Amino acid sequence: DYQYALDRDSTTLARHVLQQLQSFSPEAQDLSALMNRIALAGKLIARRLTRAGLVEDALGFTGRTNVQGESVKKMDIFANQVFISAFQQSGLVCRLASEEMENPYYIPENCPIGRYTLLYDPIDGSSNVDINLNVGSIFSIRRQEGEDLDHSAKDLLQAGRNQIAAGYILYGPSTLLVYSIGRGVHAFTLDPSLGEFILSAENIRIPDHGPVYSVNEGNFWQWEDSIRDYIRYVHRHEGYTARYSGALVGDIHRILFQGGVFLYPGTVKKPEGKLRLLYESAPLAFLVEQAGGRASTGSQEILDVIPDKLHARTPLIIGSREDVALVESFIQEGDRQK
Ligand code: P6P
Repeated sequence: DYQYALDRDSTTLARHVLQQLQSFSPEAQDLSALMNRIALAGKLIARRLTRAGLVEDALGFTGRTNVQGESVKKMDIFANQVFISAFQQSGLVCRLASEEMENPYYIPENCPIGRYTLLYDPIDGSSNVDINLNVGSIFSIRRQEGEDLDHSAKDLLQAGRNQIAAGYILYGPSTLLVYSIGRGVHAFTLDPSLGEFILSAENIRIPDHGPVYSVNEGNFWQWEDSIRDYIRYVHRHEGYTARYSGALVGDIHRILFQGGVFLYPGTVKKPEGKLRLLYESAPLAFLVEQAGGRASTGSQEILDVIPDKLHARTPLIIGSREDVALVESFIQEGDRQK
């Protein structure tokens, strides 16, 4: 009968948040409204990506480099602006901190009333846009502490344990929004005919072990010996398979469902690695821990790392608890031999 389909199609993200919290408190309503705006941003970005070859300013480079020293793609700029626009006139988010912006952007009408901060990577893996492979957006929501009138945003330099929501949008064959507000991990699929993200998987649990190891082996000779020893181990042992897309969100999503480990270790030249803590590693660590997995720098839980600056980087080892522990055992063995 249509009742089941109707009920499922009515389980939007905004409703799901309130169901999760079993509450209609002001904070619950805030969180529901915040996730609704994130969904809007995801829809606007998905629409442009699906027409990238047909509209202007979606493919190719802007000719500029960002604070990370990376060349900026047109889609990076567009997606960065989409999240700002999605939160305008919301009264919710005063500050947005993004991979693409050296300093946080303050939405005038939302400050200082806005009690929340959005930290995000608007298009993660943007090198995949021009070759039509999956890309993602990563988001993290934190409470604003204090009025931050000097715009120093010092309260953002805190451990990832105090995130109140985190997740990603995966722009793939279907557009998925995967999120957690600390009560499990849930996935929504965009139904373009409805223009809504509809609940498609609830209480996702990552296997304790899986066959996938995901790492850029092109860096093999830049790593510490201990990482090379781990790679030699998985090369020699049956049951492992390498999968690496060059876009973090897709690689993590695969591991969330199939199990295994993604690693972006530091190199001898860049011991802190490439990935950024506040809007890449910490939100993904929050999500994977909520699904029963782990995320580590190799010596510390990602969610306990306190950054010294907004764009701080950390090495990242994330996925099934047994596979993360195996990588750490090689690192600890290496440290013992130093
Ligand atoms: P490399 C994309 O630029 C990104 O930030 C992540 O999405 C991805 O996992 C990683 O960098 C890829 O980096 O050095 O392997 O090309």
